[in-house]
Amino acid sequence: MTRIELLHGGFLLFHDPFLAPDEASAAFDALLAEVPFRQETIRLFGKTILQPRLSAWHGDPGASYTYSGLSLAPNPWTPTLSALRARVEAAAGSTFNSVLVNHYRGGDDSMGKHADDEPELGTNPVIASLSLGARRRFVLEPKKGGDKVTLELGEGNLLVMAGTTQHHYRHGVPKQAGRGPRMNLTFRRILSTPAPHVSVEDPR
Ligand SMILES: O=C(O)CCC(=O)C(=O)O
Ligand SMILES: [Mn+2]
Repeated sequence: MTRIELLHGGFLLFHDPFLAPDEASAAFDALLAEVPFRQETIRLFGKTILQPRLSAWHGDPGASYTYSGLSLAPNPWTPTLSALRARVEAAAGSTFNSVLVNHYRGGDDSMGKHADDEPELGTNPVIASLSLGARRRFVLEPKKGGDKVTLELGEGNLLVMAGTTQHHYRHGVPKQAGRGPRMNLTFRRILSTPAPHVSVEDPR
């Protein structure tokens, strides 16, 4: 495990390896069958657009999540998601009641730069991100200036974002020509279900 210090009290814990290659590829195949992936529509700068990836939100009953004007009620935990949650909780030393599963079908799928700073996550959330499938570049950029941090997230890696990371940094997964399919699971703790929150600058 490698600890990476960020500016202003943010830090990352990078577990490489976390899942063995055979475990990661079995999880990828199982999730493809278990998870009801959808291509969601979001509102950005007054326009309605399709997100450039598939996703699904799973969690305990009541763990609803709202971002980019999109309100997601949780799907129930599947066997594979429950098993992965237990392993991720043990490694991260935190408990999670929900997970956002993203499916990047190829190198044209991406995630725009954003911070996971919605009010229902509370202040300084611990977010544990498990990657399966193709290796992709993950970029963190300070909101107020400073050096970018770029990581390569490969099959079976676990990246824990902690401290003030969501407050001071944005992160994203740019397009990367020629890449194969990838999944990423971000385990989170939803604290409450506040009123819907809409940010028009959120490019997810
Ligand atoms: O796919 C990734 O590595 C990042 C996913 C992410 O930032 C998110 O789900 O909020
Ligand atoms: Mn994120």
